[in-house]
Amino acid sequence: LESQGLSELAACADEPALRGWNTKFFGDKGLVKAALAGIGKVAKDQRATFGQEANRVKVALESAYATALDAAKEVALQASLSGPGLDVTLPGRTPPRGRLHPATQILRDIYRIFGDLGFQIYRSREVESDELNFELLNMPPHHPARDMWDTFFTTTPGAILRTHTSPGQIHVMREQCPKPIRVILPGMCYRNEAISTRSEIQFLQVEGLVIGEGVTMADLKGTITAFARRMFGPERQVRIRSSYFPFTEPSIEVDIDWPADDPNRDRLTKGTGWLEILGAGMVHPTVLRNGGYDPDKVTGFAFGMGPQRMLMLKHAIDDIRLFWQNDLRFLGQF
Ligand code: FA5
Repeated sequence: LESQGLSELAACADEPALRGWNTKFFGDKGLVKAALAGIGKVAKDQRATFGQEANRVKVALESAYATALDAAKEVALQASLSGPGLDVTLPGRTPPRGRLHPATQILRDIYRIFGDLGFQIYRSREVESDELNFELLNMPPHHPARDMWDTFFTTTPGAILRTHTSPGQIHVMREQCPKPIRVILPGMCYRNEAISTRSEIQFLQVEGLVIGEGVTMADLKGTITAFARRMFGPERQVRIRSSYFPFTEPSIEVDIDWPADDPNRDRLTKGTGWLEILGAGMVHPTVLRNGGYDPDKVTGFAFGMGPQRMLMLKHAIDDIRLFWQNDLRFLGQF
């Protein structure tokens, strides 16, 4: 066994071959182990001699292996040192940098602007009751205005995905009553509507609510205009139209003019040149009452805006669906 081992070891050309040799001789099913196991068949009086001899062979093979392995490593090291050099001046590979989603960026812009105007930020739930999403907002069951919002229902009776952030108004009023209120409520909304370049079934809204003594329509106009100037710059036009919502009276909608030099202007604004960004109005007395306030003592205004529509306006984005498709070629531009 000793001479077989030494001659096979000498024939190993490199480290992998040496490791193979080691397995063959010293592995679990190796030759050395098998030879040592043969001690049982040796006559009793010769066992001591056999054991000593076996051990000597084992140690001899082990040390020969260690020497050969060291030598092979040294050869490999010398080869790599004298081989072609490593060019440390080559430019590295830049790892891709993560960044904030454009929706997160515009939400932060909105928070900053309203924060400067003295608003607090509130969160409200995405799964709502029919009562808060509709009834307490002055839309009893079967009220025709419910059709303005195509609702996603759940298998739990009365539990729906909120179609707008307006139910948050009731939550804040009931929590703060009778104190004055100046808050925004950002969050995701869901509508079972036809997806198009301007409408998604899942989209962001930011609700605003101000309640106090002597709050007027002029405060609403001033707040919205100040916001639009800061968000879009002083050169962009703001248009206020009269509108209808069951929970505000009077109600308005606000449009921003699409950049005149953008070739997509007509297509995205249906030829009008304007894109609607929000609905608003003076809080309906019934809604104030549902929130616990006395409409004879306080008044308020509310608005609900679409941050993604505003992103489209800011960057001339021609399709709202791009936001949630997670295509890095699109997202990487912001
Ligand atoms: C509402 O949802 C009202 N709750 C807004 C409101 C709040 C009025 C408080 C009065 C007082 P509307 O359905 O128009 O209104 O939606 C408001 C804004 O959300 C729109 O101007 C638009 O910017 C955005 N929006 C609405 N539907 C979608 C959609 N499918 N995809 C993307 N943005 C949308």
